[in-house]
Amino acid sequence: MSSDTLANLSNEERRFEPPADLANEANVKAEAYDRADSDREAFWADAADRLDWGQKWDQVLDWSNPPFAKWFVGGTLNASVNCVDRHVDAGNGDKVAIHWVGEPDDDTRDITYAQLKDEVSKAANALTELGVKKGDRVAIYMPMIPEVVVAMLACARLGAPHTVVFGGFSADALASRITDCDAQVVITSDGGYRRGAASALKPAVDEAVEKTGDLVRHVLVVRRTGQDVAWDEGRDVWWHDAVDGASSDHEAEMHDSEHPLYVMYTSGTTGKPKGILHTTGGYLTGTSFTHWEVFDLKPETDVYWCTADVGWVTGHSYMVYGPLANGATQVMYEGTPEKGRWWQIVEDYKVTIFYTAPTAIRTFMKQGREIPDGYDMSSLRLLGSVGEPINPEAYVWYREVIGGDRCPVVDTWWQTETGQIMISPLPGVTAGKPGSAMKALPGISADVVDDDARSVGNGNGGYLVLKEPWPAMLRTLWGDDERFKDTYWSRWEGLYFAGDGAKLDDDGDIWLLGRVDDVMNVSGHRLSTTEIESALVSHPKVAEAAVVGAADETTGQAVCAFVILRDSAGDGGEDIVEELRKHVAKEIGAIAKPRQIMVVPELPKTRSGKIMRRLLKDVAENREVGDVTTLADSTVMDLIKEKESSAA
Ligand code: 6R9
Repeated sequence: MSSDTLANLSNEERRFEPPADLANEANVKAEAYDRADSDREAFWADAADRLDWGQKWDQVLDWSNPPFAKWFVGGTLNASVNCVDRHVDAGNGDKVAIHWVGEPDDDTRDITYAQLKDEVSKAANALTELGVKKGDRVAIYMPMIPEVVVAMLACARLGAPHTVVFGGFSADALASRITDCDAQVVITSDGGYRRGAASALKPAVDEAVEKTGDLVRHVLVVRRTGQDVAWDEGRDVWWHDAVDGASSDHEAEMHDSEHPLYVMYTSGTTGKPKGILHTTGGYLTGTSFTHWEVFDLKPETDVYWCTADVGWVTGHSYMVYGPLANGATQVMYEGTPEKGRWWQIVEDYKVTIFYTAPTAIRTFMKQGREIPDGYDMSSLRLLGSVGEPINPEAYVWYREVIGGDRCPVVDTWWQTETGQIMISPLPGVTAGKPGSAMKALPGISADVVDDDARSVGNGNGGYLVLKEPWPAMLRTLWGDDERFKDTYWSRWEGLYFAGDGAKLDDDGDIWLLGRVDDVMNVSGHRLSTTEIESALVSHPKVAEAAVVGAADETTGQAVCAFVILRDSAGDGGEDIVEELRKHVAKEIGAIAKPRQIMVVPELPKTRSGKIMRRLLKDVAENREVGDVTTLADSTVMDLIKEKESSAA
């Protein structure tokens, strides 16, 4: 990547030092980098020691058959026991594990660790009664209600790998996942609440089960909304019938450290989704340790809130396994971000640590600071971001408006595949730079390389790679070792290729530049989508921007931008497009000036808040819009198309 066009992002001069009290009391201090460098395996063994093991491991890492790693070889443990029983045994049974906030106002439940242990044990007994045995796969298709956590932990307790499918996915998507991992039991609910209304889930399960022949033996159904559901006697079982009456005594077996914990499907660029396999010991070590490290969790006093949906890896690692293994008290919210509701929850529960995605932050920026300014958020002490590069403007807004200019922001880079956070500031150590995820965490080895796998060195851009195995790494793709090797390990010998472009600035700090397929080539200049998006978002009238490279006869590719204006900007005025083009030219250079800018009401996003640039590219290149099944809201593309035809 040419450094001239990539230089701009890292011209960022602002620095935010950690608050002194946080630095003094930080769980992880600067010496951790050296300790991990001098003995990586000893470092991770210490992290694993924070968990309860049945039998201790004989070997920290077996990397004799790369890329197939084994961590904590010979050790045994139970993830569910680590997430609930051990906190009860330690005398913390009365501590709240989950402050659950339903979407309908006043629908709340506080669940203690003792209650969670009982519920998980009952559910484990009920699943056993339904014939679920160690090793069987169980599909979970549920809204954000406490039973989804109970269901996951009950599966983990039995050693039955779960595969959670986001509740917004279609029956087809559910069916293909059930088939791919051969799940014979599905756990769901009658429905869930979305934007104030009950929305059905069970019909999609019925349709999916239909498509999978006679594979599925039982569907376990939580009653959430009370809406009517079709019922298949013999196959369908109400949760309250099966679980409520079950015994709350359940003796948990210790599973091998490498026993499969779950499969999480991520949409590949084309074709069949990839079933990412995570196992038990390394995954729980990596997630619980980084949750304690990066969020500086003080389990006695913090109230933690991760806004991710449980159907996404962030919900698995940083809402279920990491925080619960650490004995945290956390908020779980059923709804989507509505004006003010999140901040009301922060105020009500005195949330101290808050973890969300840039897309949500930009949406709140769009609505204006008056909304969050109306709430008391002085309890917050740390903010996190995940899912996409966070533009410097969004970072600074987050820090100032949500964090009252006192909370550090940790921009955490990781993937479904990595299982755990890999690149992030340490909140008590790092002076944060808006827009940079900074450095690989202690015990993690990342680099930015060129086409020949050579380190690019400071001041240059290239491909992000991981050089050493880490505890929560994916072990393979479910049932497809070859695709696992091809997808992640075949580009360069011995290196895991993450699929992201990145740049090292002059200090050696890492700037993520988006997926490499998002890097455009305009007249031979490499331009990053992230960089141009950041330039657009730095304009006071712009709330959110998505940039794609569209085929262009003369320049190879041309920059096409889709922008959402802030509410305060009205329609932006007659010359808004020209104003924005000039702004990009001023921020980055004339080469980056978008050929086309479309002002749109919404952007197409996946469930995890990632903009689906592939679809925008279809619009920019005047093609039929492709597969929209993974969109959180599939009507968005119609809105954009309408906008386009009225402009034409
Ligand atoms: C956790 C999660 C992974 C991809 C990843 C990258 C992007 C995630 C990021 C980030 C820049 C960050 N990504 N965090 N890019 N800065 N802090 O998002 O997992 O859904 O598998 O996505 O998301 O492109 O490769 P997943």
